[in-house]
Amino acid sequence: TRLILATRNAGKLTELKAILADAGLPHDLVGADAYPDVPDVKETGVTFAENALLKAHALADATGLPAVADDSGLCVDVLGGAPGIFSARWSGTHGDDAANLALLLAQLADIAPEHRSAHFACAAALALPDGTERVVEGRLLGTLRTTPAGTNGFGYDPILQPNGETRTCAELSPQEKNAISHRGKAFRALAPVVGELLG
Ligand code: ITT
Repeated sequence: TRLILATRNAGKLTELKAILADAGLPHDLVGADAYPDVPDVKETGVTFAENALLKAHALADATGLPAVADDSGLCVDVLGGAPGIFSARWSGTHGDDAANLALLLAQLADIAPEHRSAHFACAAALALPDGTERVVEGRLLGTLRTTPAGTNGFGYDPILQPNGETRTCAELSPQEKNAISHRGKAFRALAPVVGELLG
């Protein structure tokens, strides 16, 4: 069976395909770009879980196929959890990773190292055309560097140094990141549920 990965973010899509294949899901995994006529859903939720469910249901309802979606972001403690669900458009331009990262670094310029704790959060949602839904969450805790390092990954990876690591997420290999990431944790928890419900 086909399983739609309801995302248009290329960095996410690459990670999702690897995580779900490694988890043993036998499905034909296709990104939302395979369905260009399905309009992007408005992310009106106030939590990662709500937005992930909105995205998964939109694709499942429009195609009649099962869909999984990811809603994720960076939550900075000293900013009260921001950018959070607004991570992709923090600078005002949706998906401009460089501008989002530069703005956040500027906002944190005066914050000392011991107050730079943050985490990545990911909600992984599954929706079936009959309305069945499941959602699980994962987190990656760390601290924020003052200057970016590394070229792997996407988004805020060059500034998030996971706890217990000396490298940023962008300096980890894709396999190393997926093993510890918010997205890896969430979708490894969702995978058996997908297997159970889809067979
Ligand atoms: P879709 O809705 O199409 O999936 P999006 O990029 O709009 O794509 P989100 O609203 O979930 O998705 O925003 C996620 C943002 O959070 C992403 O653009 C990054 O800025 C940040 N982010 C999430 N996971 C990340 C990760 O693993 N590494 C770095 N940044 C991440």
